Amino acid sequence: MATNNKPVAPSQLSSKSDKPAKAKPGDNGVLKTNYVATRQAEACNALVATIPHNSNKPLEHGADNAVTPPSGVTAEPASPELTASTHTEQNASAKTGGAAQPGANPTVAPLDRVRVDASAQPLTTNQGVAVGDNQNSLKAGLRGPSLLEDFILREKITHFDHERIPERVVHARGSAAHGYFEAYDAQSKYTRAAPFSEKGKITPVFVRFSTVAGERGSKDTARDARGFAVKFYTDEGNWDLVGNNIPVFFIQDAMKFPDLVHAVKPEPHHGMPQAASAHDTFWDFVSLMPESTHMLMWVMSDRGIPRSYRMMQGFGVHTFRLVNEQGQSVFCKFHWKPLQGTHSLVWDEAVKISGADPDFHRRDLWEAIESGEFPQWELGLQIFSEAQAEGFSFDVLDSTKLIPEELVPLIPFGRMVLNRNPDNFFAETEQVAFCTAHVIPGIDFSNDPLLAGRLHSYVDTQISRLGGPNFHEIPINTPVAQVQNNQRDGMHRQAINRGRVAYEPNSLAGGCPFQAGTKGFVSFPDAVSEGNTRQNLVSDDKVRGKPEKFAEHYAQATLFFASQTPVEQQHIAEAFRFELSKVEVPAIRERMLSSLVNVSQELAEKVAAGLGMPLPEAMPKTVTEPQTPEVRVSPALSLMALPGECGIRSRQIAVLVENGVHHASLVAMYTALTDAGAVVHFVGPRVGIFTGAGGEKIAANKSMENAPSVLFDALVLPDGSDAVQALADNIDTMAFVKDIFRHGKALLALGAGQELLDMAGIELLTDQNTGVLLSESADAAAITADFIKAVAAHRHPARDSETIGK
Ligand code: HDE
Repeated sequence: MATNNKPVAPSQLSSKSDKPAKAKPGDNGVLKTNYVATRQAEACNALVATIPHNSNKPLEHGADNAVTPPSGVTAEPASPELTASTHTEQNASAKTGGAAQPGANPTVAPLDRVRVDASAQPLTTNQGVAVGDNQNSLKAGLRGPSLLEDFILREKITHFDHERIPERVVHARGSAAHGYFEAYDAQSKYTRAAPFSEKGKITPVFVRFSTVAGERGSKDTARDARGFAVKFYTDEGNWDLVGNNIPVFFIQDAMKFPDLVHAVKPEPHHGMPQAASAHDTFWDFVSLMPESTHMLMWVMSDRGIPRSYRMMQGFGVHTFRLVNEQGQSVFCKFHWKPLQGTHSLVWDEAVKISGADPDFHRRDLWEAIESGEFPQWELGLQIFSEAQAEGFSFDVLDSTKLIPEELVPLIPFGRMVLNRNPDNFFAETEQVAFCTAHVIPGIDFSNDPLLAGRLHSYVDTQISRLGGPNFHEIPINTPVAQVQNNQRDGMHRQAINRGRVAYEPNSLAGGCPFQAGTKGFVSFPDAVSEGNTRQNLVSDDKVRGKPEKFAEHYAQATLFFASQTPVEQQHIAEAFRFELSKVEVPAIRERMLSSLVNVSQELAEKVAAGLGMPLPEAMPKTVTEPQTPEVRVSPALSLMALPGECGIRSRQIAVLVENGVHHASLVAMYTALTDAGAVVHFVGPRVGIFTGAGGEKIAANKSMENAPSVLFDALVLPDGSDAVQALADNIDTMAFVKDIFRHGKALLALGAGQELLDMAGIELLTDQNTGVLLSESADAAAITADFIKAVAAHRHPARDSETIGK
């Protein structure tokens, strides 16, 4: 008898041939039917007989099975034919190919198998018929009616009619890239998860960044949280870490997610506003949900308007579990830190970019990767025990709370590099299906009630978005690990499963595919009673409710505000002012203000003043005497904590040009900036060739009309009196210069170019003008180092028009 995955060969062998073997009337001296099914059943008999009963059945019960389930029972067929669907499987053709490769599922493999290239190929229909004429439909006579017979036209139009699929209900707008994760070290002490199993191990990834509220065609620079979803194609199956650029969330329980999303999405009566939280329904909801306040602080901070997807942190948000080979478990939180540093836009800039280039983040990610500036993040984990968690002043199952890095520091696990753009946006970025339930051995869930809802939601939503239960077979979603199970059929099935067995246990397929036992995913046997503290509740009563510590709503909102630099605090106040000013119903404004009083009196006062309202009484708190927080200021929560290591690499620098420009100084600047890795754009009143003062030719690749200054990180104003005069006469120049100044970006004026600053009303040499550099053309090369430093600082917030009170 076969047991526990040790295959046994049955004695009877059947033969392989092009045709099924013919029955002989006197086989073994017994006259038998020549009925094909009987012969095949007899051939199988020995295999089936090796499994006389299900010897694993008694092991399925009790505690041992829960932690160490046995492997399935298998037996090796004497011949591959015994488990085949058909004895004709060896009969190959150009379409069928040959028999299946033992144990292989070729639908899961690198994307090469589906990448299509049309070079030197004729145009065909979907049936592979070459199309003779792709210009004209079939007509009865040149001026006659079109004919229904035209299968080429009908196929083309029919396909076109169905080109769109439903967009994601949230996170509809996004961009993605391929890359890899590289482990720094083996982390087997904490987890048996495949990507962390050995030093230097490389795991392919596909990462999609997104906004949350806007529809698929909405602007990139909306104020919003950003999705940060990573699919690891590990050798033990796919693991999706579906996070955000903010470490906390608005709500504590999945029950409230549809309410939150309905509140933030365009209002249902008129479908407005698009991709914006600045409207009544959102603020009505969140002001009635004080647990949202912490997340609101993050979204109203500069984190809500990142400069680039490459310049954001990523967070798994929930508490997860790590489980090691010995079955020991610790809790963890996942953090991604960008090598490029965390940087943001300013609000006025974000608003203008959304008109000038709604694809600003998509373009930035695409272009950086195309030019070899591969974005990188370091993965760090906060690891803590359940005992530690119990001592915290907050509940680690509450997704509206973070764990300050000062309390539990990050352990670096590895780095992620994005080094390849998708070939096709729809096939990859649109069809990728992330799911928090996609975990691998070594990663497990905590009891966070928000996470529990997500475990259901993601697969469910793909069924309507991607048209059925087989979305895992769409190439971007298939793992690189083999997939074998007894799931069958459904819309758009790709796999052609061999054999007649689609159930387990079985003996007809030698017990395969067999359950993997402890080599597979075994859920951590978490004690259900953990965390219930009310004496009158028996620990495992079936209840709808929240744990006690979930009731504290403000301590970490206050911690976040206290941990920001003054400029960041100012921006938070401005963001609340802007958003609430768009709210039409005064009582909603007032309610939100009363909630802000609980975060910070100073913040609430500023927002109230900005709205022309008196400061209301503080909103009553659920918990009046909260536990003392462990940390009152966490510098790691400021954007300034991560300036980045990349200098000015991939930064976009505008150099204004006109006829008569001083050429040599531009060449010096161009060379130094290019050497430092920046992207230099020559921006003219129009695109095309301009002539320098000495007759040199300079090609403008952008114009002030098609690329206003909000699209650049810094500006160089050229020397050359004719050029400066011409620029001064252009109405776009002043807007260009003023916005660069107002948005706190580095600015260098060479020689006569300094006059443009005067004309723009920019007072030189005041304290606030850090990052504004002046130089004579002859010294252009000498000042580049200072200019590069000024660009690398990202912003010079003293010039921020709000901060300086203009
Ligand atoms: Fe999601 N979320 N979510 N979410 N979410 C979706 O899944 C959902 C939550 C996040 O690039 C949907 O495939 C519920 C938190 C990202 O494709 C949907 C709850 C966090 C993405 C869904 C949450 C996220 C999604 C829509 C509360 C940060 C985009 C389309 C219980 C940790 C992934 C889809 C991509 C997408 C449900 C809360 C992040 C409807 C029910 C918290 C990054 O299934």
